[in-house]
Amino acid sequence: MRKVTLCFLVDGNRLCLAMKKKGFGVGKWNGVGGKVEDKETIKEAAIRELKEEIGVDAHQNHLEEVGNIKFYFNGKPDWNQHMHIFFIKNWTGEPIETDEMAPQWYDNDKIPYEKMWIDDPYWLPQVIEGKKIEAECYFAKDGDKIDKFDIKELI
Ligand code: 8OG
Repeated sequence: MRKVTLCFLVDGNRLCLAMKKKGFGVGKWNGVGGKVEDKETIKEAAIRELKEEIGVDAHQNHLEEVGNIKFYFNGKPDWNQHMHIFFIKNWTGEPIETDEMAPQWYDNDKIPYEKMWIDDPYWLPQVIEGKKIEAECYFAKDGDKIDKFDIKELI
């Protein structure tokens, strides 16, 4: 299964979201991340994507894995992917707009779920509350509806 990362900068009660300007998820607010390449670890990929997509430097030791979700696309098994989600509170530099993404800070109680991936309301509120989660998300055939979302809290 394809592995992808998703990383949120955290500043007190605010999260840094970024508008995806091209590719998978274009036009949505999201954390920052992408595909894990063959030669790298998941954390190396998360750090690389932070630099490429919003220009910030960060160290792997500061990545806190807050969850992971397996996505299954009905009828399109080659789209299936395993997403590893990180929060990070220490980095260097200000988030900047790149060709890929345009970052913006959002208060935790003003997250724009209606302009995000449809699964995000199922898990991001829990993660913001400080929980660690593991989930499986089953998309309907067209990918814009969820058939089933199983989530458990990790201790
Ligand atoms: O490299 P690529 O553009 O494919 O990366 C896709 C990014 O989008 C990557 O950070 C993972 C993230 N992503 C998905 N699916 C979902 C989803 O359902 N919810 C959220 N929040 N992010 C997702 O690929």
